[in-house]
Amino acid sequence: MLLFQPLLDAKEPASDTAQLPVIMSSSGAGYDALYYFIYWFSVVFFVGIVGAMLYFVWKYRRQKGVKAAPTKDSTKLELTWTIIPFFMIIVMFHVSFDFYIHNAVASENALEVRVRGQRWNWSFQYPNGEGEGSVLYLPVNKPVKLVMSSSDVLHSFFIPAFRLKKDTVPGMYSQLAFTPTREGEAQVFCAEYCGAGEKPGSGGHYSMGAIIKVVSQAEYDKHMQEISGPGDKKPDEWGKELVQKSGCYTCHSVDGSAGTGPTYKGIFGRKENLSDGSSVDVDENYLRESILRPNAKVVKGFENGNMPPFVFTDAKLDAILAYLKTVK
Ligand code: HEC
Ligand SMILES: [Cu+2]
Repeated sequence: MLLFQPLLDAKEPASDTAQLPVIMSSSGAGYDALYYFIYWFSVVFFVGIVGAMLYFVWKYRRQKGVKAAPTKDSTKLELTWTIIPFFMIIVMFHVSFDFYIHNAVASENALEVRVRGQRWNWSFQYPNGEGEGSVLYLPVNKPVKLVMSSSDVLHSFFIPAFRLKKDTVPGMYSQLAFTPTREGEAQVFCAEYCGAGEKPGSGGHYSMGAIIKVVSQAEYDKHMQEISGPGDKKPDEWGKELVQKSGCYTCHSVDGSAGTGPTYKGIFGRKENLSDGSSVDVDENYLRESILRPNAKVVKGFENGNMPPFVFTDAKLDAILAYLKTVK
């Protein structure tokens, strides 16, 4: 049982060990071997040291007629317990560093995906420019390179099933390179405490999850097609679908009631009062800016709503705008 269940819950394949989740990436086996090596190494020394301690406590307990003899330092002993562990640590360092470098260098034909962390969600952008929030599709057995950054504070992209974790840092890029090796869903957590959230329900570090869906190449191609084109839908129908899939309705209603964000009802053409005291007529440019950079102009009374910035291509933005105009 996880103590903090993220809002998005991946259906991960069941694991056959009690300690670690099923391995879904190329980096898994090596890290697990290293983990178990260090684990058993520690178990052996723990048992050995505590065992010896207990034995000595018993053996040298106070006895009638036996006087405690003072001990002197022994250079031989000290050299032994310094040099042997030194070499053991060198081995651990070498193996770990080897894995680390391996996961920092991507193969040349890797699928390059942009990952952005912002309080409190992850968004992704595929090589074709299409973006997606909270869910990332990856083809199985294809090398992947994640180029990651943060839009606000430190976050950490943690995928237990891939055995990978890397901080995302404002103002710089970090990288992960790996190959997904097994189809299924993998849970992503944020592993860097990034804030509590202003009020209950508005999210927080605990809710900063995502799901990586590892699928066949055919399914991946199909998904790319789905997210990049309208198919045979009219623009406003496609826009409605995009709004639905992007989770906009969790904060925006269409019936006039205020949610976490202002209602879409009658949005186009209305006058909106902003938190800085000015006002604005809602037109295409304002809508576009409100979706791509929500913090640029904040509607009065909705300062704590924390709309995340979204990544959409122009075609998609046009469709969403076409839809928003129809909500009267
Ligand atoms: C986490 C809640 C949340 C989600 C999800 C969300 N929004 Fe918002 N949205 C807000 C809040 C809060 C505001 C008002 C503050 C502001 O202007 O930034 C807002 C403002 C807007 C505005 C300006 C509204 C106005 O009346 O001026 C538009 C347009 C908008 N959102 C579109 C979208 C679209 C499209 C999506 C989905 C792709 C979306 N929002 C998802 C919370 C959210
Ligand atoms: Cu975070």
